[in-house]
Amino acid sequence: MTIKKYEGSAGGWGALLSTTKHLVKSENVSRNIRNLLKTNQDKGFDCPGCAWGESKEQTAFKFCENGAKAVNWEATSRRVTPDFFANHRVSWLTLQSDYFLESQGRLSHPVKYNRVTDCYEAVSWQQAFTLIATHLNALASPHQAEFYTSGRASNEAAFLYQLFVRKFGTNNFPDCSNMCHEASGVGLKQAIGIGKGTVTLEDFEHADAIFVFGQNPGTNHPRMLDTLRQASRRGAAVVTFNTLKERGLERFTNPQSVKEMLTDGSTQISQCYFTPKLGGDMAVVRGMVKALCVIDDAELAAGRVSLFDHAFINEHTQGLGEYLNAVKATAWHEITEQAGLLQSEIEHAANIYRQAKRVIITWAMGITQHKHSVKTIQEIANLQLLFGQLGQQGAGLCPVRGHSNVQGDRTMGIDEKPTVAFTQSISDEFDFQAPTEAGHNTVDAIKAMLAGDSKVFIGLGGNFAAATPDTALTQQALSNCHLTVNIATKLNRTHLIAGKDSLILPCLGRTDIDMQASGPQSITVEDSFSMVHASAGVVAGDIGEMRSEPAIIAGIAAATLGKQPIDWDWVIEDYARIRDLIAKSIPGFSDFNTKIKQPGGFYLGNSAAQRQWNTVSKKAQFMRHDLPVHLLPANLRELSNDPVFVLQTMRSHDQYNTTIYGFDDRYRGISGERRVLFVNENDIAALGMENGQLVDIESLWPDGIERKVFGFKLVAYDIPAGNIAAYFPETNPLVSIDGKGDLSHTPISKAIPVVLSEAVLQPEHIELANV
Ligand SMILES: Nc1nc2c(c(=O)[nH]1)N[C@H]1C(S)=C(S)[C@@H](COP(=O)(O)OP(=O)(O)OC[C@H]3O[C@@H](n4cnc5c(=O)[nH]c(N)nc54)[C@H](O)[C@@H]3O)O[C@H]1N2
Ligand SMILES: Nc1nc2c(c(=O)[nH]1)N[C@H]1C(S)=C(S)[C@@H](COP(=O)(O)OP(=O)(O)OC[C@H]3O[C@@H](n4cnc5c(=O)[nH]c(N)nc54)[C@H](O)[C@@H]3O)O[C@H]1N2
Ligand SMILES: [Mo]
Repeated sequence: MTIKKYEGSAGGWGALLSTTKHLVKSENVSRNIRNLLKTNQDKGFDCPGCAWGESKEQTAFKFCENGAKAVNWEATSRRVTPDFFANHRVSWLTLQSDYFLESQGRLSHPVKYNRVTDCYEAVSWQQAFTLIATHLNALASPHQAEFYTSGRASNEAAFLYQLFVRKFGTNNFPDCSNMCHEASGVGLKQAIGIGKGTVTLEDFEHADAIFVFGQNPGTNHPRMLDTLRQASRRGAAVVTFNTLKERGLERFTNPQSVKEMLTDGSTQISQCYFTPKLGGDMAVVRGMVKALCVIDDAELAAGRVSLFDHAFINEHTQGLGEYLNAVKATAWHEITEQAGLLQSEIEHAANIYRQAKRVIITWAMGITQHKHSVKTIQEIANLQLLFGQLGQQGAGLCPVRGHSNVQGDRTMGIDEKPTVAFTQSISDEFDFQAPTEAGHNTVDAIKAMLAGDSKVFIGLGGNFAAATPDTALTQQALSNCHLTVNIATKLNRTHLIAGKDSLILPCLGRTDIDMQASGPQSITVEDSFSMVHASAGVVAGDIGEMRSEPAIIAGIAAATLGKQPIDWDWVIEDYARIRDLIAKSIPGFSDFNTKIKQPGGFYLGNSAAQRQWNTVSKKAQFMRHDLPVHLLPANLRELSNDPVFVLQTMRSHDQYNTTIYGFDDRYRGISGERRVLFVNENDIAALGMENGQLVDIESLWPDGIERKVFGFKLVAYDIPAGNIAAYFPETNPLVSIDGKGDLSHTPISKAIPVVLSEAVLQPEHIELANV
């Protein structure tokens, strides 16, 4: 392992070299370069990386370094065949790393676990479908099955899946969104009547300021850096709030800018970069509003006009008075203690905000994976409402979504709490009563399986066992099941935790040509900006027995329900037929098949951006909350006699969630190791420890269960005192299933209270554990 401070800008030659390295490492260089040139193009496929939107500019390259990794990872020619499984027992595979499992290549055949041989063995698709149908139809209640979705599923797959599951009789739709932007959905729905961002990609061209909270686009949304770079170059102020100094938000060299590349130039991204404490963002925004109120009072006293947009406030909002009372009642010392910033810093941010006419606020997991995420998001919305930013060009709210179609999956009805209107529409169109009672989210699903109440788990993509909290309990929950089924492209941890019966069903990915009776098919996705567009695979590799996700879902549905409520085999012949069903039952999709022919796709619209408020009061709602207290030092001290740290779990530059591409976290200067713990230098000294020493980490939740991970290397890092950071999924065993966000129920993975101790295992044991 090496640790060496990264001095360069983000992007640049490092990104280009890494892209090239991943291409050359893959088996078929020229094919992969051809693939990349099709990424995000009108006639190509949507990048299976993140959900950032595509610019309208016609350029040959519309992918980034990490998009290239995602494409190459999927387009590999290595295959995991029945022979592979015959040669590798599950108990042996279980000892291998996540990196090893996925590196073996694409799953090629449907396989079923044989407990006697401890191996997965080939089955026919029909046998697999019949086994699933038998288990499902034997349940005493449809609520005893869990139907998980990861956000790569296309609109077509997601639509068929929810239709099948609702006809089967349940809303048990745990999904990755429950661990991701759920708080954005819940918070914004209450405040502005729609759980999606209000801006389009074009709005970034018109913003005077862009405030970026709790996200690391240099790694997780690299194409966003180009948007920020352009904004910064035309003079817009980019203001960042991030606990860590993430290089991509500091300065960026666009690998596609010949001039920057040749002159070793770079663009400064953030005009101001603030490093609040973990969970301190609500206090930051509260402080900004407090500072703005002081300026406003002074302006009014001097006979000038108010800073705030009172015409907008009067016409469109409710609750301002109560909110401002709460702001007044919050003392500066409370704000600065929680924010971990000086009053002057917060006032400076407020001043930039005030001077900008049009402001976009973006955020991701640093905001959504906290106990008080819904409150924080509503505080952000309050700030925007004060200035009437919603519905103006160049301004608005922008939760930056994760998986490439996670937003579309929700639109299609992957939702454990569907609205009455949605349920009604499905019921009317398909002539059955869709279930109305709320189903299970991710955490509920784990609990139901643990208790033995749910007996069947079906995963449409994803890696449930590794991505969810409380790894040991989750694994127990899955192994309690009568049947576990995983529809997947690559082998992962979840597949090795078999229920009594267990199937792995290999599917085509975004990059593959999907051939059905009427010819090659395209699917559709929705990005973070509510743009829906088509995607068609281009890779004609050896697909073995793989089937498309829609075809697999249709196969399961037909075996379980017969031709109810639709003829499943018929719709698979031509996905335009699925889109016709979507057009009839999901608002905004009329003429779907025509609209997706437009290059770049079509915009679904956003009610809040049109200043229509689908809230209870039919107004945009200022939401009033008290600042949280759980992360205050005095309360943390209560948890243990040892120094208590607050741990965030995050992504390295070389991973896609639980998929580990490699071991370099280039911008943070880490290479060759993932079991590292970023700690403030002074904290290391205060613990009497040394940089590079190994520690065990134990989390502190009030349920008495011991949760510990072992052998993490201390890395002295520029991070606020008392805050520490490590990678997920290695640290998921520390997240309690009961440590959930208020109202969002999202596992709290950005503020885990922990204590550190000297590692009990010796380095050689740790090396073994890492293989
Ligand atoms: N501690 C901690 N935990 C977290 C997070 C965190 O920040 N900290 N983040 C959370 C977040 S934001 C999310 S979204 C979740 C992610 O949770 P998931 O979405 O469940 O996990 P992924 O790692 O994205 O899933 C990877 C697997 O998906 C399968 N796959 C890939 N492409 C396809 C495809 O096209 N079709 C199908 N059927 N399968 C495919 C492959 O088999 C691969 O192994 O994790 C959450 N967990
Ligand atoms: N290459 C790649 N791309 C991805 C993914 C991937 O794993 N790899 N995952 C996809 C998915 S599903 C998602 S959800 C997104 C995730 O995208 P991000 O949200 O960028 O992912 P994280 O790595 O969890 O980064 C959290 C960031 O927030 C900061 N942060 C953490 N806590 C706080 C806080 O309390 N306050 C503030 N102000 N900052 C904080 C961290 O320092 C870090 O920079 O990316 C998507 N795109
Ligand atoms: Mo996510």
